[in-house]
Amino acid sequence: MTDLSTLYVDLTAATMTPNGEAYGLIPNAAIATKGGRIAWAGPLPDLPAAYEGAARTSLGGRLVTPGLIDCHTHIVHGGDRAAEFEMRLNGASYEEVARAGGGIVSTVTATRAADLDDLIASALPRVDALLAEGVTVLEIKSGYGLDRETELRMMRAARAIEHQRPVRVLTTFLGAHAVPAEYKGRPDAYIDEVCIPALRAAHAEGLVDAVDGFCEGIAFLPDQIARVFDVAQELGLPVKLHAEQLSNLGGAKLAARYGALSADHIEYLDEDGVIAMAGAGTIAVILPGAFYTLRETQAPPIAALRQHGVPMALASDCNPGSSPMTSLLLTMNMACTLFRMTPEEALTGVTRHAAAALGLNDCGQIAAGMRADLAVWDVKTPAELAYRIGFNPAHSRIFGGIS
Ligand code: DI6
Ligand code: FE
Repeated sequence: MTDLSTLYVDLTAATMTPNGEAYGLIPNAAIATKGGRIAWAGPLPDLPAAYEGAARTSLGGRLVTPGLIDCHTHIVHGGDRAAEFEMRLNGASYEEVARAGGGIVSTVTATRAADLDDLIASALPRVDALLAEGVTVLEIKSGYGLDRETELRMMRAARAIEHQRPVRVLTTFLGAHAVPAEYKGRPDAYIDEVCIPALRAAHAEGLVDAVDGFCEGIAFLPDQIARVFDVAQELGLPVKLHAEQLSNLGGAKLAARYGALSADHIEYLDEDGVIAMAGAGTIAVILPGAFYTLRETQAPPIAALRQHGVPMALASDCNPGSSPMTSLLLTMNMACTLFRMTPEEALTGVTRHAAAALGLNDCGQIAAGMRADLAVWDVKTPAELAYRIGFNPAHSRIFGGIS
């Protein structure tokens, strides 16, 4: 169905727009779309006369939310890490697995061996799982190539996903994800000889929407990340950072100094880091799938983030090692149960705040001017989205006004 002018009626809208109601809820709502955008949204009795004549589509009393946004994934990669999963269950820690040459580096081998079509084909079932839960925007990182050609191939695969499925993809260059075997013990040389040239090449090909890094003892130190961020800044690209996931190296503060869109993971973030993020408008991206998979015990500082008004987004972190998860609904449930986030914070985290974590201001809310990206749910209340475990109540998805 194409979208000339459609009026959706017979629905409850969780607009996620701060309108004074929890979830920005509007019972008996109407949503008018035109040309792929939301033209008007509000209570049906307030419908402007201009939309009275539009073709009406009943949504059968269902709940409508903004299309969900997964703002942090490594969904394009070769292979899997079921063997490492087993190794960890036999007692090895994430860091031990990484230092033994496993972890991220083992996925690098599989990713280098995969051609472009392999990378796309293996990612699509994972993408489809997200789409089946109402996802309309997806961020995809590189970072399993760690050589120029494979990093570029990952970015091309990420871009290609957008042409294979009705979803909007934002790409993030994550060359500073791990030190590959051939640069073992020489992370600075890797940054200068591979990471930065690959970033420049990917940018020249129009493949990069943002730049990320993994700031951690097993990856890159703040000074090394800063050199990558300097190049991002020079190229006019926004930055984000895997920060304070396993230890506190001050990554979030570094990210804030660069006006980062987000600092992600942040289990070991301290109050100074929270304050720096608040000052810079940096979004906190909470990744409960990695916390759960790694059996981490240090929870991110949710109370301090709330207290200092740092917006919290939630994402799957879909990756073969620390978060082999393709469900934002489960992510929401985990955030509530493990971190005591409220169901409203969880839904905000995969809509409005996830959009902000990607630097987008045209999605994540149901409001005039936003893209007509909507998810329609067979639930009575929005809390049900976070409440159930392993149940998908998605009814349908509307992407750019097209259902
Ligand atoms: N932190 C993570 O949790 C993922 N990357 C990162 O920087 C893990 C990636 C992997 O283990 O393959
Ligand atoms: Fe990640």
